[in-house]
Amino acid sequence: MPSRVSAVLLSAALLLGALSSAGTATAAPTAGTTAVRANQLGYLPAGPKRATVVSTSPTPLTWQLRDAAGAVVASGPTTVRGSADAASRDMTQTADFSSYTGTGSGFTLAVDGRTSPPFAIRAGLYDGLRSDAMSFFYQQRSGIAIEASLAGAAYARPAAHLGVAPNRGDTSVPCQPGVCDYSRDVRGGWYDAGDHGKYVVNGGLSTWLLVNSFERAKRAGTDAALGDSTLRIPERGNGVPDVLDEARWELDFLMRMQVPADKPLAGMAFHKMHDANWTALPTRPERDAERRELHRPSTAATLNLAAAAAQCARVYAPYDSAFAARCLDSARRAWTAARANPGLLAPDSDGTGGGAYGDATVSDEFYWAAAELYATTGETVYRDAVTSSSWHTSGGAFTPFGFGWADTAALGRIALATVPTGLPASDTARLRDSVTAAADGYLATMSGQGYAVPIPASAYVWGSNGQVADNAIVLAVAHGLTGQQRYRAGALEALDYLLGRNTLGQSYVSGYGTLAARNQHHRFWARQYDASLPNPPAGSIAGGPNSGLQDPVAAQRLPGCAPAACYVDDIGSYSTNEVAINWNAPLAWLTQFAAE
Ligand code: 9MR
Ligand code: 9MR
Repeated sequence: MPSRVSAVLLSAALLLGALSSAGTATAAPTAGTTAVRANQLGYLPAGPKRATVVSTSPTPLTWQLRDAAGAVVASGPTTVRGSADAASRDMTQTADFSSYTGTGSGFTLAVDGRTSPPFAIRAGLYDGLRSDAMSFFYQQRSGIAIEASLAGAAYARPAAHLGVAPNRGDTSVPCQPGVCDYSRDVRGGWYDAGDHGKYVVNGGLSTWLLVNSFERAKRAGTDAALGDSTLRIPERGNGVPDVLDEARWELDFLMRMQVPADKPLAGMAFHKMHDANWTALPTRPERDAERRELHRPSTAATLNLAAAAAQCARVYAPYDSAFAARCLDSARRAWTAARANPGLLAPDSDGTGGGAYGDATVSDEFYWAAAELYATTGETVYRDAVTSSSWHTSGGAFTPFGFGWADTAALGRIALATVPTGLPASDTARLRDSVTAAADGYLATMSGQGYAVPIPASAYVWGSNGQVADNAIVLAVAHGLTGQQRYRAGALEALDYLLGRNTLGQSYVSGYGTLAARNQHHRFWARQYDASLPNPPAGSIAGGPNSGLQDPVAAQRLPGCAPAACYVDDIGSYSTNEVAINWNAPLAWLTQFAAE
């Protein structure tokens, strides 16, 4: 759990430095009420409806909900928090209009002479975002033309990284010097983010989330909405649920990253493949002229492949038994190889031309892979690996910072808490309790904050929006296990934060909200740098506030920022404003949940 936690500690240290050295950073609060922050997309009729009022008033104020014509349709008193919110440093009050059940668009919330941006209250609120959050993955595909008829004319582009000049990948990609003496066809998959790298650990996590969202919906009996012809992808109409078609694009790539049987380290997965040097922004993918390279296999990547492929074997079996069998074979070989090579750790230092995705602790990846292999096969060898893992018996799988590409034990727990297995009932009960205990912890974190965010003030690191969405998934899983509404409410309130109920009054999802991110860091969706290119398509979520200020734009524009305010919608700010598959995947998962 290594790199992300040390990043947290580093950010905390930077933050303390900023606070102590710069009294100037914390200006005296403006008197009175300065803003009303709401979900700028809106609220579900049968969901929580809360907004945050930024105000120094020591006493409750009156909120008024107004319809599109300006008529007051409900009103009530706010709740005073009484102390500044640690993450935003704002003095806040809460307006709760959950009891209002009318529907419509153009509502506003008015408090003390200030008015929120307009929002809707309606069922079906999340249908569009669910579909757009998934379309992100189609548009991130490598090795296939992106069709105007599916993505829109501005987003169409030719197939890239299929060995056609100037591309130098991905049909025959060599290893970095000293790693191997052959080349591999590693075409396909999704580009990771704003860059053109393809990284097995992040790919495995993101695939797992998409497939898990389908498996969850199937369990809940709501999978029809995720069926065939529900997404704008080329495979629509093939009889297979579209979310599985999309995830398969990545699964095929992940399996291509596995070392073949006749080579040293057979069964291991190459950690990643990417450009030998960083390309400039903008660079259209089909114009990328950099050398592409395979990087040394790692235990973490191999176990991510094992987990995602084992899950594939279970979930795809009813739709394509041959593909499911291929996934299972790959997962078994990956597991065996990882057991034989448990110490091939990916370093934090390998970050030229692509991200490092270093990870020094792989016991959590072993647990996750064993859990998925056991849930799929029921075999003793995997069961023993599950039950002998410290992640199975002790706490720590769920942390305030949430799961992530380097911290995967929670995924194993979620799988074993939700998929029927032959584990003793007492084990399953303990696993379920650990999910609900984690969810209760996130609810407690939310209630201690001005903006009801399920991460603590110390967790505004690179990709904080992804952590918010990941923790909201745990809340949604707890709802599925218990039926308790408070967990569903918590998951929905996390979406409120991402869609505008935050200190910046900023929706982090392009195309959704009055003030929405539009200049995320991306080499093709780079309109800020080149007017002939598009902005990111609707449904792309920005990484979010990162108090580490780890790029030049953030360092220049955001000194002294409160943790939750360390964000700038500038294409140059890759440490606060990039898009990535591991952030859009939980957004897709959550909006599928919210759309039900
Ligand atoms: O564009 C890159 C982005 O995708 C990565 O997340 C980020 C951190 O690894 O690096 C970005 O690339 C920058 C590089 O690190 C330094 N030179 C400028 C590059 C483009 O902004
Ligand atoms: O999400 C990653 C974050 O946890 C790391 O702190 C950061 C720096 O190593 O890298 C992030 O991942 C980036 C990756 O390295 C390269 N592609 C873009 C990813 C999102 O910014």
